[in-house]
Amino acid sequence: MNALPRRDDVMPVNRMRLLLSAFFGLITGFTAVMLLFAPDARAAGLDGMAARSAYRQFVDDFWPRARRAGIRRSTYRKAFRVMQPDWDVIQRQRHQPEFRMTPAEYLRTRLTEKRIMAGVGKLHRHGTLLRNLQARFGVDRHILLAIWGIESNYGTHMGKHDVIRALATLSMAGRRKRYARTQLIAALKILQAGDISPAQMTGSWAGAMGHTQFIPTTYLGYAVDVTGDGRRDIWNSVADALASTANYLKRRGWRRGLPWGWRVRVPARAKRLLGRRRARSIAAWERMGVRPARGAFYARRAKAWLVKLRGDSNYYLVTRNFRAILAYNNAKTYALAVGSLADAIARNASRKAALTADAVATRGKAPNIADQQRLKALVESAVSSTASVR
Ligand SMILES: [Ca+2]
Repeated sequence: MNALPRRDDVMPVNRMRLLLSAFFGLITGFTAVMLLFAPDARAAGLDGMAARSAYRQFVDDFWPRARRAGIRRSTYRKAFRVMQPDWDVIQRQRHQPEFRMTPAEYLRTRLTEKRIMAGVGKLHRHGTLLRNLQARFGVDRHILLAIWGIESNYGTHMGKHDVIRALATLSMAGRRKRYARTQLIAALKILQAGDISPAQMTGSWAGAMGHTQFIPTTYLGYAVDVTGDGRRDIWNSVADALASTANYLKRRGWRRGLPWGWRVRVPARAKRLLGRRRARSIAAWERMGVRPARGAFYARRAKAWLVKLRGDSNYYLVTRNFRAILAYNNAKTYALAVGSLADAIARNASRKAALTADAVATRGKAPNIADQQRLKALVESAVSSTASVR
């Protein structure tokens, strides 16, 4: 899950202290930390010694808190094998895509043909697992695939940062120190529990880990071991990672058999009824003339509400399952990308299955080149109709 900064976590810089320490020219831990903020610190050659000593100081200062949280000294020592900050983390926190892109651009980059078709491939490859997870947790298997696809591109971009080092760097010099410190304690607990070795506990610059990018506190609360080897291995086991995601969504309110929502056509008189406070049954929306842009409404007695992205003309009717996805990452664009990708995977999977069945029935063999071209045309038409979602 992408860790989107929340405004209440941003700590104000204590200007007076900065002025005083600069005035006395003291190389305190605080000023060393400020060097990390300076964009040209590295170019000026100021980074090395001061930053490393600030990092070392942070690790020393943080130990009492870790000990109070039940961390053993041996765990702590193993966790902090490399005693220097992660520069890449500092750079990355300035460039989060969710902030630079418009919502429509964000959706477009997430809903690519490549990602949709890779999802169809994974649906076939992990079919049994996905059906089992859907039966056990009640979460739509296409939603699990979509989260996997968006979070790590189906396990191909899980992040290579040492999670302890990334979180320690953010704890020392990030914009969300309180958040990072909470996550750092959770990460130390994961190491101590033996689910993963320190060298294998890798993740994004913000500490999101494994196939579906769990942050450490989410991992502690919701990760599950479905392979039965005693380890909740969301890094190396697709089964554990997707099961953990399903468990998380279920416990955050996902309801079996309910859709996440639909892109809808809305009559002018209903367009001002945006937001959760205007929630009413799907049947009531239907009576007002709201219609799905494709497919059909179901679960008509369930409550739903209208959402719309800033700078975008599309309307969506969403249910409590949409809120469960928001628990994963609290951005409407994110939840809409997950829902739309899940729908696109499901649509294309059934087309591909139908085409394959047709080819097998008519000639008793797998699709040939002509079939593949027909399939490609079908996929392209599906992708261009997905494009109208934007
Ligand atoms: Ca396992």
